[in-house]
Amino acid sequence: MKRIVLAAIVCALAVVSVIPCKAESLAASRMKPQVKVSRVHQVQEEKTKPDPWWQHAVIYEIYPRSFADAKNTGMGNLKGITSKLDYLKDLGVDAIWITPCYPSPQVDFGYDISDYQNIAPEYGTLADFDELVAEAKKRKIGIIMDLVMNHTSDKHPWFVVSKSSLNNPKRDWYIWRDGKTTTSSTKLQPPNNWQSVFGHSAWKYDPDTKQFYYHFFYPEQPDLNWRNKVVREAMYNVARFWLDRGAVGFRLDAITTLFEDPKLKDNPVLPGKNAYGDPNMQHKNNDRLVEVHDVLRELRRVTDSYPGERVLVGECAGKDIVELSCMYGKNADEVQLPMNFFFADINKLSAPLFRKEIGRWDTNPACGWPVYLFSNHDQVRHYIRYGNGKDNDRIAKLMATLLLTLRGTPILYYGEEIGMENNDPKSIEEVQDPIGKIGWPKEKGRDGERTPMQWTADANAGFSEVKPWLPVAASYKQYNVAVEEKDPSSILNYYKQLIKVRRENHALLHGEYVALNETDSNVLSYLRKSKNGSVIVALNMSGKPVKVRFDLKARGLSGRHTKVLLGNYPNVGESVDLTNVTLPPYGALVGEVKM
Ligand code: TEU
Repeated sequence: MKRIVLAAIVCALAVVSVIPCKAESLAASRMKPQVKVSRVHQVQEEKTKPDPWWQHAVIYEIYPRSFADAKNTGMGNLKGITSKLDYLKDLGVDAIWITPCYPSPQVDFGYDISDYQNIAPEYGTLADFDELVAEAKKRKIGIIMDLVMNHTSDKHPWFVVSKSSLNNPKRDWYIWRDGKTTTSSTKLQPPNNWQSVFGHSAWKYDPDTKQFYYHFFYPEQPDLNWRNKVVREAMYNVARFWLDRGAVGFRLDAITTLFEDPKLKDNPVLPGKNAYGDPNMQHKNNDRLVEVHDVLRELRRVTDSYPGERVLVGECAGKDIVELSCMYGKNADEVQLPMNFFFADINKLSAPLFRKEIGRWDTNPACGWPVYLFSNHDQVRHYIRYGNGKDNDRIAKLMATLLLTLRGTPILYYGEEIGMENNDPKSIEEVQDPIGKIGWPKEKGRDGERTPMQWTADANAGFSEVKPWLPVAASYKQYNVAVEEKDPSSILNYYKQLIKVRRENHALLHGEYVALNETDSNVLSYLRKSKNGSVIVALNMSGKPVKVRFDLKARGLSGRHTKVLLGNYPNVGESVDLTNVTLPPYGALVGEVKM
């Protein structure tokens, strides 16, 4: 599993009367989450204020290096994205999250930033960005930028100055410390036992100033010192720069790792070794410290000072939903959309597991708005993860139906709408993502899920006229936009129909979630219920035909038949008798139910 399960803290969770979400470092708190029982279910349509746009948006993640190459460089660029806006509009996308496209040495493909207020020349210019924002706005699509606050590149001028001497004004912008000597060795040791999530010590020695600096990720990504108020203001100015240029919000990278225990206490070592051969470790003193909430509130005040409900999407992870929910903020004044990797990390087709996870989110005492995703640029594409090698297309449609009919905001990853699969490197020599070189063969890196978007069946999948920076997946001849646009039964056309049904259906946008047949081990089914009507969703997560019977009277619905809105199997029909439904293997059914 590629996602790092970062160490956890517990936090007391409030509900309606907002008890502070007293997230504390594990060292300081042993308390169990105080989750009150009662909860107010904010049924969307009863609220007077219109819902913020991001509650009902479909967000689409673009890895700019791999989406569209308008300049035949073999890499994607902003002009490429602009050239595909009509495609994205037609798909039904409301916002695009672009992973970092700022100037960077590209050690971590943009997550090591050397200039926060510009566009990397390989991706274009600020004028190209302004054009993208303007053209996207014409199509009612917003641009969400990726804000990497935890660290910069080691080539950023801030770090170059900080590194230059022991006492320059920027020395304290990063985490510098003397090493330790030990009785057994005269060689200076790092200040503590912390490890990078990308392998080996999280400290790099600088022979010039004879100190170590801290990096939670690659050595080329030195951590900023967020206890330094000047650092905070510098980063808030970065946010203002992009908000001024029209960004509708930010995806906050690795946001929980901003702070470190001031005493730099060692982390507990856990049994076993990780993919890099290092002892497993609990990041309890350098992840999820309580101070992160101060920064999130400060940053939210910045984004809220702009019109248009600018959104913060947090890459938060966490131990469980209680902890993840802390990221909403005790007064709903921090992150609006904390990404739910618990959902994405259910790596098997299991009605009970998905039912439980969705139920937890839907009865989440924090009353925050859920956000769901299956894939992103850090983990294997879900076409592979849930596919069985034989029914992958129908399973892809099944999972799309789940993702796009839940109460919450869905995030799509580029290419999932055409059933793109991974194309993992076959040897260490092919690897471009450094963690794949450090961890090979146990950790092959993330190249496989970052391959060029497949536009046509032509050479390089129509992505570029020159050799792309990564090899396209073998599936491109059949799984590409051009071929699938012409095929009514393609995954692409299923996504388009599904997003259209979602957009046009009040119950799917605003309705509450009501689980059905909760003991069924094969079929995950639920209602999306609103005063304007209800929709039933039935998803057969098994490889065999299953008969299901729905008794909706207990749910206040007299309808026995459903008017079919969409199904992922042939001959679904226009109406289905809900007291006698047979779903084929991996069958998905979405239908309207009269009151
Ligand atoms: O990832 C943060 C994070 O959780 C990583 O530990 C992630 O699990 C890792 O990619 C292992 O597969 C964010 C970005 O999504 C990732 O692409 C960056 O490499 C990382 O931060 C550093 O900026």
